[in-house]
Amino acid sequence: MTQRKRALLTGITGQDGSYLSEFLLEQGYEVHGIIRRTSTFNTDRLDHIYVDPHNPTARLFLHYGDLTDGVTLRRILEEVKPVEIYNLGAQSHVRVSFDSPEYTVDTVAMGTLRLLEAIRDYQHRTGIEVRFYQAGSSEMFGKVQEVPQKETTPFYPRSPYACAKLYGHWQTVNYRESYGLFACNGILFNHESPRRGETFVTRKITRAVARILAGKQKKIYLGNLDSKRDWGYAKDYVRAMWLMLQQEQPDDYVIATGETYSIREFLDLAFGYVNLDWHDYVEFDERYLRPAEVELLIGDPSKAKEKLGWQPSVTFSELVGLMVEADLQRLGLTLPDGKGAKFAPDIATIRQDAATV
Ligand code: NDP
Ligand code: GDR
Repeated sequence: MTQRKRALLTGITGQDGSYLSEFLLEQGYEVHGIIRRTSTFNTDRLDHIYVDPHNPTARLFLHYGDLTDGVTLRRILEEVKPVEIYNLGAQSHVRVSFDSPEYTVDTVAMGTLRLLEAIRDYQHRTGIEVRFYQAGSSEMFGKVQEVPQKETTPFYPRSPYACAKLYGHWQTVNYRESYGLFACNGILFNHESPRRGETFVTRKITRAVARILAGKQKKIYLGNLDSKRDWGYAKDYVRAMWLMLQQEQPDDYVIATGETYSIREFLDLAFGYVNLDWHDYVEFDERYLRPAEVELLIGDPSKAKEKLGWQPSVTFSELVGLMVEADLQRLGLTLPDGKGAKFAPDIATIRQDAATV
C-alpha cells in the first residue's frame, strides 16, 4: 500500500491555513498543522474539517508549537516526516508590526530560518526530500519602483513586517542555492475571503456593513482610504502554493489578479451591495495610519499563468459580494434574491461558499 503524502503547515489556524488544509485533504494528503497554545480555542476556521484523531478516518492532525521555538519545530518535523512544508505562520498585520517589531521579526524572519535549518539537517541526515513553501508578500515591493510588480521588480520594504518577509524570502533563495533544497517563494498579493481576520481592512468593512444593517454598530473608523491593493480570493491563492511544490524545479512566483482598487472603491462596492452610502458611516481615526504606507500594489501574474497554469477565478466585485454575504449570514441577515446580482453575478456559487464558512 502506498503511503499518503504528508504535509506540515505552520499558520494552519489562519485564513490561508484553513483553505490550504481543505485543499490538501481533497488531494488525498494527510495534513499536520502547528498550533499555538492559547487560553481560548483558536481553531474556529478548522472545526468543519477536524475529525477526532482517535477516529481511524482522521487525516488532519494538530501539534503544539511556535515559530519562535526551534527545538519544537525540529521535533515535530522528526515525528511527522512530511514531504511538503508550507510556512504560513506569521504575525501578519502590517500596522501591528510597527508596534511589535521585535516579535514580528522573530516569528516571520527567524521563524523561517529555524524551519529552513531544521529541514536542511533532516534532509541531510535522512536523504528524504522535503519541499518547502515560503509565504512571501507583495508588501516586500513596498515603495513603488515599477508597476505592475513582477518577480524581477526591486524590493523596497516599508514596515518591520515587510523587512522580515524579505529576510525570509532571501533565506529561502539562499537555502535553495546553497543546499539544493526544493524551496519556493510565493510572492502573494492581498487575498481575502469570509475567513479573513477581522482587523484587515476588507473584512473590517464587510463586517461593519453587516453590523450596521443589524443595528449593532453605527460607524466604522478607518485610516488611509487612498492606498490601492490588488485583491484576490484566498481559495484561489492556496491552490497556487500547492502548484509551486508540484513543479520539476523550485522557483519564485508572483500571485495576483493584475487589477488594483482603492479602499474607497472597496467601500463603494461593499456598502453599495446593501444600498448604503459609506460616506454616512465612515469616520477617520489616525490610529489606523502607518508610519510608512505602501501606496500602490498591482501584480503581474504572467509567470504563474504560464508555468503553473494558475489563474484567479473570482473577480473583485464577486469577492466583495462574497464577503458581504458571508457577514450578513453570520448575523442571520439575508438579502432578497438577486439583490447582489449587480456586483456578484455568480451569486449562487458565492452563497454556497459562504455557507461553508
Ligand atoms: P493569518 O493572520 O490569518 O494567520 C496567521 C497564522 O500564523 C495563524 O495561524 C497564527 O496563529 C499563526 N502564527 C502567528 N504567530 C505565530 C507564531 N509565533 N508561531 C506559529 N504560528 C504563528 O494570515 P493569512 O492566513 O492571511 O496569511 C498566511 C501567510 O501568508 C502569512 O505568513 C502572511 O504573512 C502571508 N501573506 C498573507 C497575505 C494575505 O493577503 N492574506 C498576502 C501575502 C502573504 P493564531 O491563530 O494562533 O494567531
Ligand atoms: P495590508 O492589509 O497592510 O495590505 O497587508 P490591510 O488590510 O491591513 O491594509 C490594506 C490597506 O488599508 C489601509 N487601511 C486600513 N487597514 C487596516 N488594517 N485597518 C484600517 O482601519 C484601515 N484603514 C485604512 C491600510 O493603511 C493599507 O493601505 C495584508 C496582510 O495580509 C499582510 O500579511 C500581507 O502580506 C499583505 O496584505 C499582502
